[in-house]
Amino acid sequence: MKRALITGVTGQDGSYLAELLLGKEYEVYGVVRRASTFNTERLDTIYQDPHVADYKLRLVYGDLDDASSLNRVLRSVKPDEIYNLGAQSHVRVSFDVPEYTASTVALGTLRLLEAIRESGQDKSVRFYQASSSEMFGGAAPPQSEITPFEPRSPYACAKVFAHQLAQNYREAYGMFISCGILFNHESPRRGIPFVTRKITRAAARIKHGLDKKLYLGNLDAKRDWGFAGDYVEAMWLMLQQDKPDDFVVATGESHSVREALDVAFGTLGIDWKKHVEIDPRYFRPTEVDHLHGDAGKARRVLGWKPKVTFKQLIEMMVKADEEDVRLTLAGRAPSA
Ligand code: NDP
Ligand code: GDR
Repeated sequence: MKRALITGVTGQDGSYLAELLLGKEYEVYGVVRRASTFNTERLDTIYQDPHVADYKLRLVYGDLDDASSLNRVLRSVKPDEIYNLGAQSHVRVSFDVPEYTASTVALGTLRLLEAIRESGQDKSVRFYQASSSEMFGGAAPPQSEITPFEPRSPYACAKVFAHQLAQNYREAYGMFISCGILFNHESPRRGIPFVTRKITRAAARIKHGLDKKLYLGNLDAKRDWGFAGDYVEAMWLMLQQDKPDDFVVATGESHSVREALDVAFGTLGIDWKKHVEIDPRYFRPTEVDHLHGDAGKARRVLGWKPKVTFKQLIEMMVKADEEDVRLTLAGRAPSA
């Protein structure tokens, strides 16, 4: 039985990846941070009682900002595969907390890689680094593995550091490290402050009378949006190859925020123009205008391709948000 360690297990991708790996009979260790409120809601469907003898989802305390905790986790878990998904992942927020973002995203990756080396597991562990299409920033589309990086936020700069550090450790120490340069991927578990979920949630709440307005920033930005459930499959495939490498993961289609509004509100028969207002607080000091990925290498080498289309994705999210509204109206807490 293989053993995987996931940082960021409580996040959108972490929860889908944990499900995927449990389905493949892995023993999954997830790194969680102590919080004053429960932050494991996304794991509810796969949570296992630790008192059951053969439970396979184990949560361990640790923090990418705390090297000693990472050293301890590495020594005690001794994983076969590590998926480094933990991050302060909100681009706009990274302008407000740049130092913290860099510490978690850039130095957090360094701390984790050093913990692997210090525990003597550098030759046995396979490591996945969650790199991002934000690293391309201002580069003209379509973007692929050979497109130069032009990062346009503290988050993107930190991801470039982590990505290039991962490449350096692969070369310098012969470690099995693969980087997935993933374009935006969403799901009903997407955090509420990200634009697709903000839109689908607002559409459902407006439809059922819980809200009247939706405040947004730049409606002209274009993104290559895919489904998170499809993308975690690519992460796993990268670590099953004979040699480590870097891969762009994307749908190859891009759509504007306006189009996401059209589909989400259109699904519910509402005219979004009557409800959406622009609030400059959601503008970014430097914006990434157009991301559109070329995932030809992932298709050729990994045999990976996305299954869910943009329209299916937004409709899936609207449906889940309508279900949350029904629970709210029935006086029960909505899902994460
Ligand atoms: P989320 O924001 O949903 O989840 C982030 C996770 O990181 C959470 O589990 C969070 O824990 C954890 N985390 C935050 N800070 C720390 C820390 N200091 N130590 C340990 N864990 C921490 O992100 P996603 O699931 O969407 O993304 C996963 C990864 O992929 C991230 O690295 C992101 O930057 C990257 N990425 C995401 C893309 C996307 O479109 N979703 C595209 C490309 C890259 P907690 O719950 O306690 O806050
Ligand atoms: P992004 O995703 O910055 O691409 O990062 P986000 O959904 O936050 O923004 C996408 C685009 O929508 C525009 N936008 C708004 N965004 C938010 N969040 N809120 C708004 O009100 C709003 N109005 C317009 C933004 O300006 C932007 O152009 C995500 C994260 O998951 C990163 O961690 C990941 O690395 C990248 O995707 C790939």
